[in-house]
Amino acid sequence: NKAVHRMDWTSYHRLDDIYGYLNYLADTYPNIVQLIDIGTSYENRTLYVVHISHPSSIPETKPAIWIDAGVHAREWISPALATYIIHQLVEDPANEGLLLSADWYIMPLMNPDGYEYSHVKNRLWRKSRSETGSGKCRGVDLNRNFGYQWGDRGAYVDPCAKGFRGVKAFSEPETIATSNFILKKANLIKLYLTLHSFGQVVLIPWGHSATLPSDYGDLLALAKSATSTFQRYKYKVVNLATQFYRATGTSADWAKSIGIKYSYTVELPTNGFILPVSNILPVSQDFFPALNVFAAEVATL
Ligand code: ING
Ligand code: ZN
Repeated sequence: NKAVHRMDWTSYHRLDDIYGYLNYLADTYPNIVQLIDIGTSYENRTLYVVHISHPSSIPETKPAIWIDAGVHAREWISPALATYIIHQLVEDPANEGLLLSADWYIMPLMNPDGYEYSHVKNRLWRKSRSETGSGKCRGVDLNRNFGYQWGDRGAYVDPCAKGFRGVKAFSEPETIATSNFILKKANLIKLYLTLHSFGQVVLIPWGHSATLPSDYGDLLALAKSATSTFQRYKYKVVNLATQFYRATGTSADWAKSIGIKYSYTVELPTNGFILPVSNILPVSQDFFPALNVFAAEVATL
């Protein structure tokens, strides 16, 4: 019964379907897929990272690419794309080259509590579901809770705000579990991608400061090269603080701060959180070839 699943990319799936698919992959392709339980959410849901590697790889020797999704509950296209990427890497032998170039760590749902809440109660919910003591409003914006320059401009102190930063850096089980796992692999991870929606733009750190990273030119060049593969949707590439908006405690700033050279936030198409299901495959198929560009670059590092 484990050797079946309900996943496809013609509808948005609940957490059970997504996790059922991850378990199916781990059971079916044990020499490629390792399903890693990195902790539990506030409401006790498992936080999974999918490790995908070539069967011939010697463990922990290749440069690795990290992709996370579902940080914000309502951005349903994000976990849909992450699971599509997992599907392509694992189940299409044509993509073997991507596994030869890099190891892949993919976390399709960083915020499982919020994701389920957005399905059953409030479609436009953004945050996690933790109770922070205000007695009134629940949830922390996980993309304002990471521990680099946390609490400065561009995040909210008010627990009722959509951009509530939490009571301290890494106050949330989801951000602490994610960051601890990334730290363990930090010497291997060369590229950090976090998938959000919406806007068709790739955002380059920093978000906390208008000063550009010293290697900004490298990040800009790689993002431009990757987005040039897109046929259907045209993405812009911009700096977060100076061309988008300033924000602190974001995961991409934190990833950059721990030494992951290429750290990007991707805002997927198109112009709303509620993207019709007919867009899932076009958005995903358009995006996937960019991974060839990213993988080729990290293979040289
Ligand atoms: N947008 C991101 C957000 O967290 C962002 C944009 C990313 C801002 C990184 C600052 C830093 O607000 C969405 N759609 O969530
Ligand atoms: Zn988001």
